[in-house]
Amino acid sequence: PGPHSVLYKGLMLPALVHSTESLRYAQLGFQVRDRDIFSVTYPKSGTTWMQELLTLIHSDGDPQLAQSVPSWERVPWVEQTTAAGFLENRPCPWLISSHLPCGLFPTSLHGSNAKVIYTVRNPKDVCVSLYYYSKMASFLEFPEDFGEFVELFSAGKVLFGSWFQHVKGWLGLRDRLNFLLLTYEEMHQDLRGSVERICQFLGKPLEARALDGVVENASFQAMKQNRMCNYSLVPENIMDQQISPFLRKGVPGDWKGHFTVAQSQAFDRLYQEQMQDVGIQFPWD
Ligand code: PPS
Repeated sequence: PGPHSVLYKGLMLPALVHSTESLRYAQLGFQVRDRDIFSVTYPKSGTTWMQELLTLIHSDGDPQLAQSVPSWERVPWVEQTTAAGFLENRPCPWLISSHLPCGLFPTSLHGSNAKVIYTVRNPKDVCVSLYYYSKMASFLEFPEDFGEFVELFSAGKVLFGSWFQHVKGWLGLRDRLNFLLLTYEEMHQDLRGSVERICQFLGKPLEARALDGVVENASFQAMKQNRMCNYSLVPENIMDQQISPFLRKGVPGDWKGHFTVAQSQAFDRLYQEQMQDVGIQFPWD
């Protein structure tokens, strides 16, 4: 691994917030509780959005908490170096994020009653979003050429490994876990309906006014202005938002302005090959 990366069981991760110890703690030390609520995502698939939604649902649509505590403290990542500090004495129920593929996830999930919300996004848009993120984040490797980046992404040579392995791994567990599958695209198309689905899954129905509060405060515009989730608290030498804002475009389909026809066709072939047995119809299929 390069100076910015840590290699753990075949996975290459930014050393800024990950270490061998933090990954080992996540997988083997961390004790999942029945009332834990996990938001699991491959990077750039709606992580920050789900952190905001879960916080707002938890606070009945009141933005006070979302506007006063950074997203990464409200819904911390179990695999990061700060995890134990945030999670050891957590109240219950608690909200936890993770980018981990299922094989490296806390093993105590199995046999627990914890809830898992898995959010998946069109991989071509994930690839574009990750390209700009790699450009603005000083801790990520970055080839200028987008075509080269598509190849790295297709081969799983990016942080958290292959999108295909991540998605197939988690979807393969969906019948064995307390599991809700959401897509970034359906959240974009019908945020209110998606929030209702999340509330139903969590067994936390909200009144119309509270629902309004969640939807208003989790809009792209509202989140862009919230310093507690727009990553403006991170120093510019780590994330340079002049190069590309963290909340960049926030729409499905941006890949169309980035992939060439040939790149898109090659990716579609790989996608067919990898996903043919998954048996789920996605909005982008
Ligand atoms: S990370 O680094 O893995 O935590 O990134 P993640 O939050 O998963 O993904 C960032 C992308 O999600 C978009 N985003 C949103 N889109 C629509 N509405 C809302 N509210 C929203 N919040 C975050 C964000 O803009 C990134 O996508 P791109 O395509 O780069 O704009």
